[in-house]
Amino acid sequence: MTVEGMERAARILAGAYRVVVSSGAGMSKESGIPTFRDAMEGLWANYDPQELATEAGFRADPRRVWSWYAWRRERIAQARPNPGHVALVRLAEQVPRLTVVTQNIDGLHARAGSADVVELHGNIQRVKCLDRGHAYEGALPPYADEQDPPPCPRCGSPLRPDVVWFGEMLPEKAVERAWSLAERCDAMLLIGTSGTVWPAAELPLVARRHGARVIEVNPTPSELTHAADVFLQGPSGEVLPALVEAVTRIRSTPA
Ligand code: BJW
Repeated sequence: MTVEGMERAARILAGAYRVVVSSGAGMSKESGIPTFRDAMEGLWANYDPQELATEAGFRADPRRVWSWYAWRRERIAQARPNPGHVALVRLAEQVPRLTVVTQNIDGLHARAGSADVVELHGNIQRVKCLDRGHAYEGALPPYADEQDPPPCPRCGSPLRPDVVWFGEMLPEKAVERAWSLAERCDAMLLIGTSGTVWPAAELPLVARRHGARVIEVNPTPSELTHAADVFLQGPSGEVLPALVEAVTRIRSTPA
């Protein structure tokens, strides 16, 4: 990350009226949550997350998929927002309009204090039933290996996490809002996503087509780096606090 890149990104944000943050799994890495493509650790090391995160995977082995999500749900519940999440709360105080559109299912943006968050892929703390989508709000059993998903109290179908699996539609209202924000924003801050999963990967392309500047924060180049006006290389927990400090300095300096 160069000083010039940081200054350029800070000036773009300081001059923007509408800012959209588009975040992915790397945003939560410094909270101790593995990224999706790093997710297979320890006892899950032998499984492919792209096979588990499908309805077919759940139907083929509901115990395995339920246990994987129960394990992750507990880990996420214990995690805390990191300095990157907190910096985005501060950034919202510096620009007129800021919305976070996230692919993350961990709820950490809201827990950090971000007021306007659009969740494209659902939330792991919510549960619904497989067949009819009935929301379930009761207590869930703690994580245990080889545990059957509990049945829906209304229809008996197995409960599943209320997240978006491969091959499933994203929640309609979230998509409408995210795309409309991307079309109207002045700047998009793209953080910690590999840019491999669609349709979320289209958001920075939409923003750019409509004239927005795109700033990317990632320790390594992604599939979307070609669409970024500024690439800030590094972990978001370090880059974002420095970036927001620079925006604050620019905005508090008389022209
Ligand atoms: C750091 C860092 C640090 C590390 N700081 N950064 C069009 C073209 C091609 C394919 C498709 C298409 N349209 C649809 C598809 C199919 C599919 C898809 O995209 N497949 C691809 C694999 C090719 N998409 C879908 O199925 C979507 N549905 C859909 O399109 O419906 C319409 C439809 C239906 C039926 C048929 C056809 C169309 C649904 C996608 C749902 C994705 N769900 C998941 C699982 C959620 C639940 C769970 O977590 O278990 O969402 S998959 C997973 O990937 C998860 C994530 O949100 C998502 C994105 O991952 P992300 O955030 O980018 O994470 P990583 O791990 O990939 O990358 C981490 C990044 O962080 C890296 O870049 C690191 O460098 C970086 N990093 N440390 C900052 N400290």
